[in-house]
Amino acid sequence: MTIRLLGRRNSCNVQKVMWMLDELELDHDHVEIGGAFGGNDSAAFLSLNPNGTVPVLKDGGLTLWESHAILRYLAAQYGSGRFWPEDPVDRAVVDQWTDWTATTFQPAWIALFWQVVRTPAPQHDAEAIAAALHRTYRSFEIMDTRLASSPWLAGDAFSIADIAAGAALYRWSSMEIDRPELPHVEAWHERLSERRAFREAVCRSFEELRGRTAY
Ligand SMILES: N[C@@H](CCC(=O)N[C@@H](CS)C(=O)NCC(=O)O)C(=O)O
Repeated sequence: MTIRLLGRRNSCNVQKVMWMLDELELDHDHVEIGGAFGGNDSAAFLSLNPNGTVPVLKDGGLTLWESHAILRYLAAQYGSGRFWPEDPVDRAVVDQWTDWTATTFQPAWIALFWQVVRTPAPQHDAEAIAAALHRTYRSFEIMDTRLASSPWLAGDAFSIADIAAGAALYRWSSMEIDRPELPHVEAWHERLSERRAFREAVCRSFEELRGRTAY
C-alpha cells in the first residue's frame, strides 16, 4: 500500500513531512491540496481532516494530521530508531524541542512571515514587524545557545526536532528583514544544507505566497 501525502508543497508544515519521507527514502504519492490548489474545504477532505488543513498522511488504514504527529509516526514505523530515539530519556529531549517548535518558535516565526511576506506591502506595519521580529529572535537566541553545545537540537543525533524547527530556516534566511548574528544557528543551517532532503523539501521559492492572506 502506497503512502500518500496530501498538501501543497509551499506549506512549511507539508515540507516537514516531505523532508522526513525523503530522509527515510519512502516511496509515496503526493497530492497538492490547499492554498491556491483548494480542495481542503471539500467534504471528502474534511472527512480526512476536520480542520481542513494540510498536511494529511495516509498509510494503509491510517489517516493522520498534525505535522509533528506525522513525523513521530513515520520515525516510529519506518525509522528503526533513527530520528526519534527509543530510549525514553533521549526521546524526551527530542519531544521537548519538537513541542517547543509547535508552541513557541513556529507561532513566532509564522507571525513574522505573515507580517513581512503574506501581508501586501502597502499594508505593512513597521511596529507589528518589529514586535514579531523581536519574538522570533528570542526563540532563535534559545536555539543558538543550545546549538553552541550540541550539533543538533536534541543532542548528538539529527532528529525530528531538527526537521520541525529547520523547516523555518530557508524563509527566515531569505525574508527581507535585518537578521541578528546567530553563529550557532548559522552553522546548524549549514549542516542541514548538506542534507539533500532538506534542500529539496525546504529550499523552495515562496513567491507564490507573497501578498496573499486568503489562506
Ligand atoms: N498544526 C498543524 C497546522 C496545519 C496548518 O495550519 N496548515 C496550513 C498550511 S501551513 C493550512 O492547511 N492552511 C490552509 C491552506 O493551505 O489552504 C500542523 O502542524 O500540521
